Amino acid sequence: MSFDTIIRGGTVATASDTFACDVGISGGKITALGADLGTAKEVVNASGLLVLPGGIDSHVHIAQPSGPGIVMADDFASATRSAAFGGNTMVLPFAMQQKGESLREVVKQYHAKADGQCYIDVSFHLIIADASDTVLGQELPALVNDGYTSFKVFMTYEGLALSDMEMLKVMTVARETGALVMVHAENYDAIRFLTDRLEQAGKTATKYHGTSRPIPVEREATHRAISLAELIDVPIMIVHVSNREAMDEIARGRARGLKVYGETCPQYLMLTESDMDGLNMEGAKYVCSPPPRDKASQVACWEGLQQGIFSLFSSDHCPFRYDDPQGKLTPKGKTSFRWVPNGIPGVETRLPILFSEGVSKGRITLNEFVALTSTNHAKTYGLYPKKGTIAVGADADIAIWDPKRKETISQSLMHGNTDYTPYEGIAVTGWPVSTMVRGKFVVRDGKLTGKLGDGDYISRDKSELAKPVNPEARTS
Ligand code: DUC
Ligand code: ZN
Ligand code: ZN
Repeated sequence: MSFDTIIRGGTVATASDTFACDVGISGGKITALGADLGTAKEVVNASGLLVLPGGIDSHVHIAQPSGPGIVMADDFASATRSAAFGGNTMVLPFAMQQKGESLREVVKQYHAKADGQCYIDVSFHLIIADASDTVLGQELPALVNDGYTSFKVFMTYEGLALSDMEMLKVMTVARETGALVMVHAENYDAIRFLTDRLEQAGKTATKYHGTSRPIPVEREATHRAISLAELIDVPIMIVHVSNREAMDEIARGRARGLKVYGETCPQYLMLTESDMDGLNMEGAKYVCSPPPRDKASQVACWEGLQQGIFSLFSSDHCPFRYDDPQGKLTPKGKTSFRWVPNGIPGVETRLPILFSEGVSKGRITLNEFVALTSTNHAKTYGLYPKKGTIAVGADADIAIWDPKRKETISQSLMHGNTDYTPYEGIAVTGWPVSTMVRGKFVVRDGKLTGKLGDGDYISRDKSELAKPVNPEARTS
């Protein structure tokens, strides 16, 4: 048997096992695993290197409208290029509806932005901002059947926040269609109240972003989202969890037998509220929501990763340039933290940070790393086993890592369109050196070898994890 490519001599790791083995690839798929596989058009020497499933970052924002005068830094080309250099073979951005828009039209708009413009594979989650009867009764069920099998709802933000009634209606559609609901859990009214009060007291500096959305704001919304999902018996994913109290709500929900899943992100392991304290608006570089908390919350989030409260580790890449009036330094942001765009870049640094802080420092195993960064994303969002593992029949989506390579994270190493990284200066051990998407190297030995259009749009199955606890029970 002859292959297109053999990756020879590496150590392969999946979510469950680590083994020395060669990987045979043909037609973009993994077609053999073993020793002495035979001949290939190309043999890649991976001795001393790790051969891992490519990262899947299931929470990224790309080219989303972000309010008057604010522009997201990355388009699909720059975001997927940056992702590829960070060891990712697939990202799941959002197609975001705005009030009054047809969801079907929104999906078309995002396809127009993405199709032919990606270096790695992509698939869209939907954001439901307008829970109208037409959207819920017609568009959403049809889109779920067409492979858009997950959607995010927001409990905060002007124009996005859904009422509890709307959340219940959306969750009911998820239950009926088998889609998975992702929840941004923060209490809108509490944030508005606290923001007004801070501003009235003249506390407008960037650092008050954290004060305006403290832990109870997230804990309460997490509790409420889980309670609403319990009423419908629908599984939910609580995204970007930042602290122990929200984690405890997830654990309590699970103890009641509910299917509540959790995601955390690098900012909650590596940043704290004091990072938003910098002079001259430097703190704006770290403004995201929920905000980074304190050291104890970082410890809690590590425990959540180790103990399975979190099945996903995503970047929540939401890129704005810093030194740019359309980014973090928007003139209005200087008048109040309220106007500083929320979100930070991270698609390229997610994997090196978790590898180094997690695997190299012994907090998690290599197999847990693979699960948290790839396999569980595929399983959660209806991509497994085509994506997210190294197995015969899977897509040849592979990242080759040098586990010993030392780097210092710096903007000069990044390949996106932002002008800073929030993780500047962090020393890491372990680095992705090559990234292959469906059998083709997009990044090879640190050089871009892919081209625009190498990434495909991937339609997704319904997730096994989205099945209710009692599928037979009536909900109405
Ligand atoms: N929520 C996100 O998921 N990303 C960035 C900003 C936000 O509030
Ligand atoms: Zn969010
Ligand atoms: Zn996000």
